[in-house]
Amino acid sequence: MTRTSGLVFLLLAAQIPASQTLTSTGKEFIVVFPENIAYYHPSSPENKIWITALHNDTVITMSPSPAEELPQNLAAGETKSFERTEELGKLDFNNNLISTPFKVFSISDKSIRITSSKDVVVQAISIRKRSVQSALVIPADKLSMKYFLPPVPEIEGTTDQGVLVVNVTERGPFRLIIINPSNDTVKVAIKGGDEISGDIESGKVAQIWVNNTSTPQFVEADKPVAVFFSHPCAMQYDCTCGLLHAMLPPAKNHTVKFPVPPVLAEQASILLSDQHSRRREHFRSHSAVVQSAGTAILYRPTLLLTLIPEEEFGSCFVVPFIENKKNFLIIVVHNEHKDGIHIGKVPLKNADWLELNGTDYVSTNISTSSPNTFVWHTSSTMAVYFVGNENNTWFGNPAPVVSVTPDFRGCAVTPEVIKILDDANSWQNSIQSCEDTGLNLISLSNNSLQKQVCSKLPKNGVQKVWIGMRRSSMTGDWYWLNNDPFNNTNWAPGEQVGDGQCGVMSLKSSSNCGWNDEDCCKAIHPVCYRDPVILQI
Ligand SMILES: *[C@@H]1O[C@H](CO)[C@@H](O)[C@H](O)[C@H]1NC(C)=O
Ligand SMILES: *[C@@H]1O[C@H](CO)[C@@H](O)[C@H](O)[C@H]1NC(C)=O
Ligand SMILES: *[C@@H]1O[C@H](CO)[C@@H](O)[C@H](O)[C@H]1NC(C)=O
Ligand SMILES: *[C@@H]1O[C@H](CO)[C@@H](O)[C@H](O)[C@H]1NC(C)=O
Ligand SMILES: *[C@@H]1O[C@H](CO)[C@@H](O)[C@H](O)[C@H]1NC(C)=O
Ligand SMILES: *[C@@H]1O[C@H](CO)[C@@H](O)[C@H](O)[C@H]1NC(C)=O
Ligand SMILES: *[C@@H]1O[C@H](CO)[C@@H](O)[C@H](O)[C@H]1NC(C)=O
Ligand SMILES: *[C@@H]1O[C@H](CO)[C@@H](O)[C@H](O)[C@H]1NC(C)=O
Ligand SMILES: *[C@@H]1O[C@H](CO)[C@@H](O)[C@H](O)[C@H]1NC(C)=O
Ligand SMILES: *[C@@H]1O[C@H](CO)[C@@H](O)[C@H](O)[C@H]1NC(C)=O
Ligand SMILES: CC(=O)N[C@H]1CO[C@H](CO)[C@@H](O)[C@@H]1O
Repeated sequence: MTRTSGLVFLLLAAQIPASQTLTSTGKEFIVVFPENIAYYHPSSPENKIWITALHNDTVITMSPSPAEELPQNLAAGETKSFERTEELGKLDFNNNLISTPFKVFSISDKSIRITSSKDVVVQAISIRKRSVQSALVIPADKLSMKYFLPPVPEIEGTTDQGVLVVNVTERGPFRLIIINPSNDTVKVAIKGGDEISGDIESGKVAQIWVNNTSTPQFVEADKPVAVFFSHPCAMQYDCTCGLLHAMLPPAKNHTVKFPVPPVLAEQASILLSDQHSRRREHFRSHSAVVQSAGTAILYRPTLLLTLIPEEEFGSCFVVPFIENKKNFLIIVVHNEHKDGIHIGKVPLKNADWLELNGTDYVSTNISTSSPNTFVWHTSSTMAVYFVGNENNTWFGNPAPVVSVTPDFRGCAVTPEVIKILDDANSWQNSIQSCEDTGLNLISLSNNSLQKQVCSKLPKNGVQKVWIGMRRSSMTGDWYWLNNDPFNNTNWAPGEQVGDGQCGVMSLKSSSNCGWNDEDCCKAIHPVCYRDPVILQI
């Protein structure tokens, strides 16, 4: 019986997560462009949707259709920009509602629905002279039914008028924009202060002004919705104003750490909100990390940047580029994993690393000059932000996560699969058992693959596993099942190769996954494998 429970544990432990649930990829998205007033610029805003395909032959559809013709097929790694004219209007209330404007949603139908035949990532950008904001669009299937509202940042000339009253038309308060991506009507409530609730029909968008209560406030819906926190014209400098917005991340219910890149620390504060509090902390250089069981957004004049929590670090990101502005990418990584980062094809060398005081992380910022750069790590996860500026105005967003599974070969849009089978079998029968699960008995001719696989296999379960290595009874030479040349060997130290005709790998904790020969008829668990799909950069 102990044996059975041991096997159950083994199965769970050996299922290396192939899950892409933490990526920004999806097949369905809904996008809105918040009102970008920028009073002093008579030009109309340029609103764009950027779609990056990760697989060949990706077919995009949009509703309503864009003015230009949709491309038939996007290739893996290709980004296409679509110009849109839909923009949410001002919060227009009926005259008879003017006395209670905070209590109703102002409904609009200016949303754009995007569907794709294969996984893509989507970003939205609004440019009106120096009023520039960008957002990472969360896929519809990763949206949530609950969002914590951040405290309203104090902005001189925007939020300092004391009580925010409606008849002050000079500057309105911050607003919430709630989008219903589902096919049904959704019931939404803003809770925490005076409760406000209402229905939002399929595909419609609700806007409402936000009060800055000290009690925690949150949006709760009976189906997943998307929520933006936005101001159409927050003061910048030189008496001009610009759009300011962030797409809120889904509410969490456990405490997580958010490392704060010091590059952005100047004038920055962190807007924190969770079940119990809503507060603003100044960036403290002695501890560049904040903790929250909710949302953490970095605010500095002209920028609201949703921070990436430790548990949502990724291994491959795509970083966009806005022409005629300074563009940067900011990386946060564990100080032992500074090696292995690649910007496109090129390994990152000689970066200026800043320590995140009070943490094991370091951070760097790198200027970019080419559109849509893929940033990936060979062996670790990290956080990557896209930021940019022009004079004193900033924009940025967390870079879309393309993969969360590091791979020495590149950006794994479909991660490798490594699995120790539940059933122990002979070497010969193990070939078939692996094939029955859509995998192959693993061949480890490549030393880097050997190391990567070794780092991922559990060392507290079975002690030895079959690998796809066998000795020819004709020549006595070893060969790999996949026909790779047999020249990078990893024989276990001190072990003489004996009489066995088949190859096993040791999973003892101190064994470094060394190989040994074994009697082919023994019942041993095999390691089955499937190659990743690596994006050609
Ligand atoms: C996509 O197509 C290109 C050109 O045909 C090819 O080189 C590449 O390997 C394909 N990528 C994938 C992920 O299939
Ligand atoms: C904001 O405060 C006003 C006045 O107290 C109140 O009527 C309104 O319901 C509040 N709005 C929200 C979204 O909490
Ligand atoms: C909103 O409330 C938070 C927390 O009480 C406070 O730090 C912040 O200054 C307030 N914002 C404004 C605009 O008053
Ligand atoms: C504007 O609001 C103030 C304060 O609530 C009120 O005293 C005043 O009468 C209002 N003005 C108009 C024109 O409604
Ligand atoms: C909405 O309906 C369409 C077909 O009518 C379906 O393809 C799509 O998946 C549905 N979306 C959601 C979010 O349920
Ligand atoms: C907390 O989150 C987990 C996983 O996301 C979920 O299963 C659980 O129901 C949540 N609990 C509460 C109280 O919301
Ligand atoms: C880290 O702390 C030291 C002193 O404790 C300070 O001199 C340094 O500027 C801090 N670094 C950052 C990046 O804030
Ligand atoms: C930014 O600053 C430069 C130099 O001061 C100036 O020439 C340029 O017009 C400014 N750009 C904007 C958009 O204000
Ligand atoms: C292992 O694979 C990588 C990536 O395909 C390749 O660059 C490297 O040369 C291979 N190593 C050996 C020893 O074949
Ligand atoms: C392995 O052997 C093959 C064929 O004998 C040879 O082409 C290749 O260069 C060898 N690789 C290494 C890393 O020695
Ligand atoms: C915003 C910011 O701090 N940018 C810096 C990024 O790194 C370059 C070079 O190290 C600096 O010149 C920038 O000022």
